[in-house]
Parts: sequence; structure tokens; C-alpha cells
Amino acid sequence: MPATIIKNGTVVTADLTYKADVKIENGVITEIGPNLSGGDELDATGCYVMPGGIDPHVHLEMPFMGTYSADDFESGTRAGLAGGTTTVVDFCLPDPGQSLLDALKRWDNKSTRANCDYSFHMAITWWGEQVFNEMETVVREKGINTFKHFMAYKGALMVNDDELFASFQRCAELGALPLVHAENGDVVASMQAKLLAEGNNGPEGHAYSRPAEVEGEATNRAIMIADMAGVPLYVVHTSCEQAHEAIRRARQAGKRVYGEPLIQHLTLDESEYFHKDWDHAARRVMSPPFRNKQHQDSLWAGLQSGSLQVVATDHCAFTTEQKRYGVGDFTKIPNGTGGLEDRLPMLWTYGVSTGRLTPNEFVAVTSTNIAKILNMYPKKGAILVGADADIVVLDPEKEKTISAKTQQSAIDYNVFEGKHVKGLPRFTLSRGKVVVHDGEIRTEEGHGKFVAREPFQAVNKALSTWKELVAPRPVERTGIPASGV
Ligand code: DUC
Ligand code: ZN
Ligand code: ZN
Ligand code: ZN
Repeated sequence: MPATIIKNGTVVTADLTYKADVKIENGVITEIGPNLSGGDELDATGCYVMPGGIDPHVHLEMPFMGTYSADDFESGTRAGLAGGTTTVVDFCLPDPGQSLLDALKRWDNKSTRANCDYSFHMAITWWGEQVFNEMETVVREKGINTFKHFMAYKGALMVNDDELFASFQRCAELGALPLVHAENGDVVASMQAKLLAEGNNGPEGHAYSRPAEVEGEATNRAIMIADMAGVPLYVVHTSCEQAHEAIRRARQAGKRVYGEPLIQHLTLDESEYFHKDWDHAARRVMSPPFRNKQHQDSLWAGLQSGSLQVVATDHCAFTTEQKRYGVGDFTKIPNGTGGLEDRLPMLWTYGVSTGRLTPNEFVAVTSTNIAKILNMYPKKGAILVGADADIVVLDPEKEKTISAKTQQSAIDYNVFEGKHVKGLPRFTLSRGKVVVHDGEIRTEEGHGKFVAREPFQAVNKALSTWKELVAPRPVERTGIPASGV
């Protein structure tokens, strides 16, 4: 393959902005500097040359709530690339009772169709000796160093506190990072039952049943349990001030805790659930639900100050027909929204163009921070010699109006329909291959490769300020009285 040179652009990384050309050979960056030559040229005049987006949170073809999410590894990764995302991390979801390794075989099969590189988190949906043992194989042999725990979805995916604590301790031993979906599943189930009994069966019931308090409580609880286990924690889809506050406080106390707002929560609010049109509201049902402006401001402030590190999508797309499973009972509306194609343009438009984020911060929260936290840096998330040439050449003048009619996703609507975005890829490159050129999609099914991630070296050290004090030490006593039994 001849070399490719990205010419005349401005390189933007998480910490630097400078003019340079970027040379790519055999899928990796081999040279960065002025006036490079000797290859096929891509004109990046007026554009920013940035590490491709990494979406750390997607659900492609996921079995969930009686159906499967509609975007699979082909359409989902195609959507991602169209919007400048070049790596996705999906969740391998064993059925309760199923072997983790058997579940992984299913995910390995599905992912052969990926257009871009991908990695997996493993979900802990049940607990037992088999899970305990298989976690070691998952980390040491399967290249997965993150384990997801659902604190909600009672009766399905939810794990209890004892299981959480056991799994977190196992993560600490293995050098793995636990992730949590933090909502109090017992309280949600009880609120759902009450709402339905009172005749509140529309999509707005979804928002009423999952207030910010249930997320704040669970986030606090997960942080404390992780601290007890001596392990860091990654909180997925942080959507409210209460959860953000818990994360902020933990970080201030010296704990390694990460928070991940979604582009949906940053830009869409709870009024969507009160829309007169049932389909409109149901299409936006996801967990946690969209919140009000105060919560949105808190999330933006977190990204600015660094107390929140990552912007993801939780891309889990369902068609209108699938959403209608929940007519008459909001608890049966499949939870999930799309966003893979729109994350970067939406964040650029509502974050960078508004002055909330610098272009460098944009790169940090969409790519570099994620690669570091998930241990795939600098293979991913970097414009550096030796890094994979996963690159988005973003044209800040290129604009469009988001519409389901022109999207890559397989569903029949878009939650961002009608939003005008400015800042779109002129080129997207996946390991050096030009897969998007000015809106023209040239993806190649199966081009994507699995990204193995090593265990963390230094994650599980001295997290709790109280650890020393509570280390168990039996008291040597002078006399033990005879048992009273
Ligand atoms: N939330 C969603 O909305 N969909 C997928 C799973 C989840 O936690
Ligand atoms: Zn979740
Ligand atoms: Zn999710
Ligand atoms: Zn290929």
C-alpha cells in the first residue's frame, strides 16, 4: 500500500495545536512534520486533524427487553465512521447463568462485520464461582480489562450489593476496572409499579420512575463499595448533578473515579417525554432519562473542570415499531437511543462552537481520555508516530441538518432530528484507510479489528483514606470466657 499524507491541516491533540502534515504507512502514523511528501495526498486545508473518536459505550445487536437493538456491528460502526468515530467499545452481555466465555463467542461472531476497530467490556449479570474463575481468563487471555455492573433492571441484569462487592474485589485482584450503570433498581421497580397502578402508563412515566435521586444514591453506593474493595470505578452515563457531585467528591478525596456523560444528556432535556406524540416521547426513552437544564449545566461544567472525563453515546437504537412494544406500559418500551453518528458533530457544535470546550478538550473527552482510562493509549486516541492512523479530518465550516433520511443508522428516526450542526469530517480514516470522504461512505465490512486491552498496572493502590485504620487485626486477649451457650 502506498503511503498516505494528510497535507496542510492543523493537528489538534488533547494538549497541542500545531500545523503539520501527517504521514501514514501500513495503517500507522510514521511521520509528523512540515512539508511531507512521497505518498497519496489528502488535502486538509482549513481542517483540524484529530485522533478519531472513541465511543466507550455502545450496544450493537444487543439482546435486551425482549428484542435486539437494531444497529448491528455493520450499521453501527458505519454510522460511527460517518461521524468521525473510529473505535467503539461494546458490552458483552452473558445471560444470567451463562458462561462469560460462551457469551464472548457470540460477541466475537457478531463483531466480525465491524467496519472499524472495536473492543469489549464484559458484563457481570450474575455471580458464582464460575464467574469468579472466568473473570481471570477474560482479563489474561481475552484482552478485556473492564467489567460492567447493572445496579438497575431488577429481575433481569441487576446485581445486588454483595455481588457488586465480590466482583469489585475480584477486579482489584486482576487489575481490572469495574463499570457501573448506577440507578437504584429496587426503588425504580417500586416507583414503576406505583405509577402503573395509578394509571400513569405513558412514556413520561419512565422519567417519573427514574429521578436523579436514584442515580445519585447508586453512584454514591458504588463509589463507597469500590473504595472498600480498593478498586477504581467508572460510572457510565452520568446524567445528573447528584451523580456528578458524588464523583467530584470522590475525586477530591483522592479516589480514581471516572464519569461519562452522554451527548444526549448534554443536549436534550426531559421535556421530550412530555411531547404530545407518543412515538416522539417513546423514541427518547433511555436510562437514565433526559434531565432538566440545571443537570445539563452541571455536566458541561464537569467536562470543563475535569471532574467528568468522557463523552459517550450508549448507542442502543430501537425502531419505532420496537418502541411500540410499550404502548400501555412504559416499562416495556425498549430503553435506548442512538447517537453514534452524531456525537462528534453535536459536541463540536454545542461544546466547541459555543465556547464551552476548547478544541483540545474536545479531543480529550471524545478520544484521548477514553483511550487512557480504558488502556488503549497511545495505539488509539493519539496523533503520534506509531499510533494507529485512526484519524478524523474535521472541517469546521462543513454543516448539515441532522435527519433520519440521510443517516447511516438502521432505525427510522433520529433523536437529534432537525438539529443544525457545523463541524463535520472531510475525511475519516480507519487504520489508514479512507472510509469517509466528504460525506461519501467507503466503509469495508469486516475491516475492523478487535483491540485487546491489558490489565492495569497501578489502579488498585491505596484508594481509601481509611484503609489503614480498618485493616482487620484480631485483638490478643488475656482471657476468653467460657461460651454462654
Ligand atoms: N440504558 C439504555 O437506555 N439502553 C441500554 C442499556 C441502558 O442501561
Ligand atoms: Zn446503562
Ligand atoms: Zn449502556
Ligand atoms: Zn480493510
